[in-house]
Amino acid sequence: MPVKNSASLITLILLAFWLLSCSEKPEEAAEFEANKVLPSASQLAYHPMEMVGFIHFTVNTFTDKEWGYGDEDPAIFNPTELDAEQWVKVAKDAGLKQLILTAKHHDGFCLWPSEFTEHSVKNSPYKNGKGDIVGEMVEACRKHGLKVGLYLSPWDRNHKDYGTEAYITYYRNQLTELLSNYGEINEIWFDGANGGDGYYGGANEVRKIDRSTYYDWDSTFALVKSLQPNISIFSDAGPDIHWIGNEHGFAGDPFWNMIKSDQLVIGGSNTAYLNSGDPEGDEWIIGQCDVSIRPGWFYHESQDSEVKSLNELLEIYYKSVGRGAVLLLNLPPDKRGLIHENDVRALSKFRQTLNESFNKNLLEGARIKATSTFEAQPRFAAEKCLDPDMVSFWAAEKADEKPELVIDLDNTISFDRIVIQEPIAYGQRITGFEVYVMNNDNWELITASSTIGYKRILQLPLQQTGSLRFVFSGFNNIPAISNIEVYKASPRESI
Ligand code: FUL
Repeated sequence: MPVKNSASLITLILLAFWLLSCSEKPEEAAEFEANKVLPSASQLAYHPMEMVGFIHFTVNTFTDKEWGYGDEDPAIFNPTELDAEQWVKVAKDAGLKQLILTAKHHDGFCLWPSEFTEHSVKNSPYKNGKGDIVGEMVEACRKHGLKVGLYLSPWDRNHKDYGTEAYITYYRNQLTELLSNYGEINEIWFDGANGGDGYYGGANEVRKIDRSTYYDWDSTFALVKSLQPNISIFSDAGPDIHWIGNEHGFAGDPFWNMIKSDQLVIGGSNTAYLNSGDPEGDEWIIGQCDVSIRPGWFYHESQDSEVKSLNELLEIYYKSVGRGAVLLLNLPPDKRGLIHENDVRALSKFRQTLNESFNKNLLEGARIKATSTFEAQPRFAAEKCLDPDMVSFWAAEKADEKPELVIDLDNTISFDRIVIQEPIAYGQRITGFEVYVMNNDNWELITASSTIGYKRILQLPLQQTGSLRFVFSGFNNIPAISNIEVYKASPRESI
């Protein structure tokens, strides 16, 4: 039956075409292209924490030093009212999402009962040698929903073998203890500092190491990731989080969370380079801005009146979080083992002010238009900048050489802060943008800025307008914006 056969052949061919066209994703041509350098899943989860805390605590708290020599008698370590839950509550109330504890600082004294040394809390009067401050902090963090980070100083001024291969084994044994016995650890902090001299088991001498080879960082990092696959590793040079190049808590402007990793050496990197990041960077490494709430990293009674003021803390906030980096704020417990009342007071003023400043987004109910939308697809529409969903975003058309967003409000608003964010899952793209407001029927330029990244907060003189315009004049790939908010800062901010 030739007729019937040829009819079924045609049907078959049509069916094949139909199946083929179905298997071709209709949206394929319109896939939005990500940059080459992107954050990992754990970095994407890390950025939104924005502010994390440091807890510097060790024998130094009792000897009034910043760098212990390593010859301390553990008997001096005697916090009589230690309450890790107080640290966690204070940090949480301030808006910090994680605490990093100095499990061991340069003096080599361990805040947990390490089986590999006697220079530890197990030989101190604290809880008659039965205490474990790492365990206590981990438990308190878990109870109150904070993430945990640990600092384990590579430099150890107590250990007799420091400078030899035997110490590397010791160091890795300690890392293994810490990363095996306390559940999930979100960050490990490797300090690059090394002053050379120390007690070293009684040798009392200077020991020099070759920073680039001694610790064999690649193997140490591999060990860390084998024990905690999702952990973020901090060091001067990453690989996940890098030092910002100063201890003032300030990121550069412009600031890129990208770096050329071959430019980095742990303990010996170019600080200006770390401070700005690199638009040509071939790796995404988060910039972390560490700073202490007091002049010292450890508690000193003599600094009780030198706790940072509200204005100092706000400046730090705008120059770290406000530039797309992460703030790491140190809160050193005192000899009692508590965060001092003055620090608590400063932190609560800081939090209250931020809450007041970023309480009401004045763009609620606003309308937004773009010069173009990527492939005219609704999922990339300008409205995505104003919706509460931080993942959705506006993207411009590829051919749009000067993409713009215009926001109109029904009423005139008064504002002096702009928050703007890029969808960094697609990379850091914006290199320059200008903001205008409508004033007497004219667009008036109010600020020209550079990078955005995870978040940019612009501090401006008070503006009164019913319309704002964002012009994206520099970009390394099609511009995309996930969020825009506008605020009027608390009157305390100028105090
Ligand atoms: C530095 C250390 O030497 C300080 O004591 C402190 O721990 C700071 C966070 O890092 O390199």
